[in-house]
Amino acid sequence: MSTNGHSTPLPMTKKDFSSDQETRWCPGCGDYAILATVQSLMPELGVPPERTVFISGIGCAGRFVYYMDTYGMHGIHGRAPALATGLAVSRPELSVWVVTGDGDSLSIGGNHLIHALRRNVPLKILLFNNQIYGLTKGQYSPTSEQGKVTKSTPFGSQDHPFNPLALALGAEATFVARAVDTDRGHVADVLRAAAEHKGAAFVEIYQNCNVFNDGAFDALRDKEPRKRNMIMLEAGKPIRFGEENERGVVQRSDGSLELVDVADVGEDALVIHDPEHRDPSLAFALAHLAERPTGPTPVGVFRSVSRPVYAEGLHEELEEARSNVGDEELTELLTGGDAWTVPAAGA
Ligand SMILES: Cc1ncc(C[n+]2csc(CCOP(=O)(O)OP(=O)(O)O)c2C)c(N)n1
Ligand code: SF4
Repeated sequence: MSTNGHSTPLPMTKKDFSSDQETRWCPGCGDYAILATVQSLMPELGVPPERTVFISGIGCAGRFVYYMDTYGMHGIHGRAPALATGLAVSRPELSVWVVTGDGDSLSIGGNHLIHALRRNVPLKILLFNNQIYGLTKGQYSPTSEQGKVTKSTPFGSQDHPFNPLALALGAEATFVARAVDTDRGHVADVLRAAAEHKGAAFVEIYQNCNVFNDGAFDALRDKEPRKRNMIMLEAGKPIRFGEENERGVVQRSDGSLELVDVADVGEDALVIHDPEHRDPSLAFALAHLAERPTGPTPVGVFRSVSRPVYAEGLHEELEEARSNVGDEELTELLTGGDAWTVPAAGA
């Protein structure tokens, strides 16, 4: 047995990442499958529990951190990306993950999410999208479909919903992906790719809330409809789907995407998936291919590009500023009057 410099003995197992807390989600909730996948994947990533942190906001999804035997913090509603940003910046040696729900991240926390993404903070952000508020018992959420009848919208909601992937791409996120809770192998593949990504990785996971929005993703979870509806994105491959792989995606001259029979257009006419393309417009079009998960819906990695990671140079900048000013002057600044002037470097 080796400890390889960590206090968790190697090889690590799922047990090393599983806490002794009793899980308190409703029986049948999609959160269980995601938890089991993450706990199984963690040892493979090679980062020990004592260097891993899960941070969540409020909601059923927020309970996730209790069940991981890592460091963790259950913060206030919608603020997980802000807390996680502070931690990731001040302790770059940690692997920092955020777990959030569609209400938590896209309603009260929308602002924090987009800024973490555009800054490219080194975080892995998992958005469990059940298209409803679970914890507060079934009000509509920012991803609920227009016309959704819930306890808070008895005559149907009027709101146009957010498309989480399009939102992330709009914030110029460098890694954007989608998976479905029950497809554990695929969720693990996508999360592995997210973990390897340098910078902010955003993963939407369709998660069934079997109490307040049961069946929202059946078209992608059940074996038969799934064959017709799920488009598995694979880098470098033509985008095809269907029971016999007979359908495909083509791009028209105006940039829009269209679903076609491969026999009509030939395989060469199909879009080749390229998540590393600098221009996010194709990924954006793919994010809009299915407005609801009831038509052909792409899953997998939509975008994965590299861009400088937030705050990589921050510590040097801070050290330089400190040595320019000196500890005494800094203390004086911080404990002094209400206003001061920050002189430019070398002035
Ligand atoms: C400041 C504040 N406002 C409102 C609430 C009530 N609240 C708790 S959880 C929640 C929504 C959770 O929905 P979602 O993020 O979709 O997570 P789920 O429970 O479905 O996993 C709301 C509105 C709160 N806890 N704090
Ligand atoms: S209310 Fe929905 S999301 Fe929350 S634990 Fe129950 S099934 Fe899961």
